[in-house]
Amino acid sequence: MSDRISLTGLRAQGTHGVLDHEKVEPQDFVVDVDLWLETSDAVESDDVAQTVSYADVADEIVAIIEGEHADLIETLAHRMITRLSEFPVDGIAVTVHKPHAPIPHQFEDVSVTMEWWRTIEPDTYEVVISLGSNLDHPHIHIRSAVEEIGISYDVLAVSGIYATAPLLEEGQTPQPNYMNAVIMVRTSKELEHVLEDLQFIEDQHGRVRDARWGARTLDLDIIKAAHFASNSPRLTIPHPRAHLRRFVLQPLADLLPDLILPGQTRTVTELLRSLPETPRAARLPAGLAARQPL
Ligand code: A4P
Ligand code: MG
Repeated sequence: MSDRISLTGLRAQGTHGVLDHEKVEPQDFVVDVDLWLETSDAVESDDVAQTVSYADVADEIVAIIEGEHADLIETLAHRMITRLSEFPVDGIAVTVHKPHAPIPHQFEDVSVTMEWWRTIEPDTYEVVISLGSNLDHPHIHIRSAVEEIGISYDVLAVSGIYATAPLLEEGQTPQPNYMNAVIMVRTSKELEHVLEDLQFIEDQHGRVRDARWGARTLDLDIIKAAHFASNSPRLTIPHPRAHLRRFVLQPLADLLPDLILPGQTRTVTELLRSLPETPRAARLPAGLAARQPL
């Protein structure tokens, strides 16, 4: 909810106008101002420090009227909006009247009104996503998934693509090597939506979910998302196994070598060093791996 403070008919003299005599002979300027703001804290505390003091607003406006010359009342109104937007307000409307403007006809008033509204940036946060593929030209799946993610996310960085030996369950049928990468994006979407978007992209790539850790055309896992933590089977954040996996840590080290994953005490580089040498991960040559600077 936004409340409104109105100050009307504030009068002072200034030397504004296009004509020469207006630059030296002061004349009246009258200002009406509306400020939209949240006043609940001030109401609760009954403390003027928690709101905008109308006396301070009046001082600022009078200082502008009495201050530096402007040819136009539009300029004055703009100066007032600029100054008043430094107060904790959500919106401002300023009307500058010039009742004695040099108009050679009978008139009552001439004025300019300007409005301003604070734009509220939606909160954005960073999400780290791992990409994996070991079916049907894996590096093509990875590259196009990066592009598809980039359509609706602000891509901050993309790792190299690494050829990695498959990590399998004991006794699992052998699989082709994987290609793995990591992408870091910024978004204002809810994390649940991010998961839905990623699963949609997986489906577009013909992802079939049969056996656990089965071979796949595309796997997109959320590794970390700002400060979010979740334990549900549908979305476990941070990813509970990321810190144990070379195929995640190796590409992640391209982007965030000093990152300490939530719940860990060692950096990505240190975790990587502590893993057994196998399965190996080899960075693909840039030409094969990427058109972008992967
Ligand atoms: N889900 C829960 N948390 C998340 C999350 N943080 N990100 C849920 C994404 N999804 C999450 O996913 C199963 C369910 O997990 C989803 O419905 C989702 O809601 P899935 O992609 O169908 O299953 P999955 O990926 O096979 O399961 P899992 O256990 O996540 O597998 P991993 O850990 O991804 O391992 N070897 C190499 N070299 N490279 C690989 O990329 N990947 C795997 C799969 C095994 N070996 C590998 C690689
Ligand atoms: Mg997955």
